Amino acid sequence: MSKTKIIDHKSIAELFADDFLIGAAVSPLTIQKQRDLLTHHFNSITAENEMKFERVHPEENEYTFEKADQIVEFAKNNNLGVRGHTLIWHNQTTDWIFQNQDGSEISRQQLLERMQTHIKTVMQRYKGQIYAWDVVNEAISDKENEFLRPSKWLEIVGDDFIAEAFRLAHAVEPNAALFYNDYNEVIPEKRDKIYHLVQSLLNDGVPIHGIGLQGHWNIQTPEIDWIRAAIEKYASLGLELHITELDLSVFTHDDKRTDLKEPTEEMLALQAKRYKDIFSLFKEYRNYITSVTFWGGADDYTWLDNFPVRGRKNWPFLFDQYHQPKRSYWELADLCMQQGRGGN
Ligand code: HAH
Repeated sequence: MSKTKIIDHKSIAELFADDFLIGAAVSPLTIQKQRDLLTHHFNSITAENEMKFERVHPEENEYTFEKADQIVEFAKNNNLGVRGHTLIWHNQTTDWIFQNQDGSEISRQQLLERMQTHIKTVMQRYKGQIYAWDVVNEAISDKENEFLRPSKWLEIVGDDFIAEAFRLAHAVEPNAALFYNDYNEVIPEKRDKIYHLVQSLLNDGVPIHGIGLQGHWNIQTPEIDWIRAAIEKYASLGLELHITELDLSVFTHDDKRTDLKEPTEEMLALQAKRYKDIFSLFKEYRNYITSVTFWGGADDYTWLDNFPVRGRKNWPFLFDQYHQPKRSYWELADLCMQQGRGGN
């Protein structure tokens, strides 16, 4: 099949313009390599890595904002919204923040002060330019009979590190929409824990405005009914919902093959059907879901290459490695046209 120009295809952001924002995770490299695709098809971006703690704050007195700045600048020049990811997380966070010079553990009070300095410096730098922040990422445990994930934050500050992070973020930018973000978010046990956490934050008057459903799913699971039940449950808290890191791996949980050079026809067909079912569900809940972000732009780059199976490429998006629309894209275009949208 011959290559078509990106602008020949209806923008997915335009297709869903009445429903929610459509975003992509980006890096300093992809804002160059995927420039035309990103500016045509998306109206929101997230820095995949460049706003994470280890990237912007590698040492106590050193902030490295150059790459994050490039991404925010790209958004500004192209009229794209920015989601901020992420302020407080157990992962990709440099150990200095938890330690004294001699390597010993700092006190709760000291860590709260460092937390405040970090949140303040990062949020103030991009004040007014970020429409929503993932304030806390992945604080809930995946284990049965364990509520919060063991982490340095939990160990040193205690249970209220989450509430503290939200209060500090709100004090810096009272108008920013503040989100709790997590994965395995539609698995009933974890869903109920996330619900419980957010409900208790709300009961305590903590300023939290939304729940981020990461959406790292595959061509078979989780089933649509689980996604629906999770959306219903979270929406019942009266908060905004964002789908923050959507991708549909072409590999089911038990498929560990590493020999595929390209996705099979069957994978692409299943993926297309899943995208259609998932977005048709999202459209049903458009009053709650205000933003849907893919964790990348096209199949030339995804964090799922080599993860969790080494030596294996993945093809999780709507556009292939040459930025051409896949069957998944056409299913979504169809879905929106059927419902009477889709003018250029
Ligand atoms: C997400 N974690 C993170 O929020 C994001 O920052 C990162 O770029 C990719 C995925 C999901 C996750 C993980 O990192 C490890 C195991 C399971 C899920």
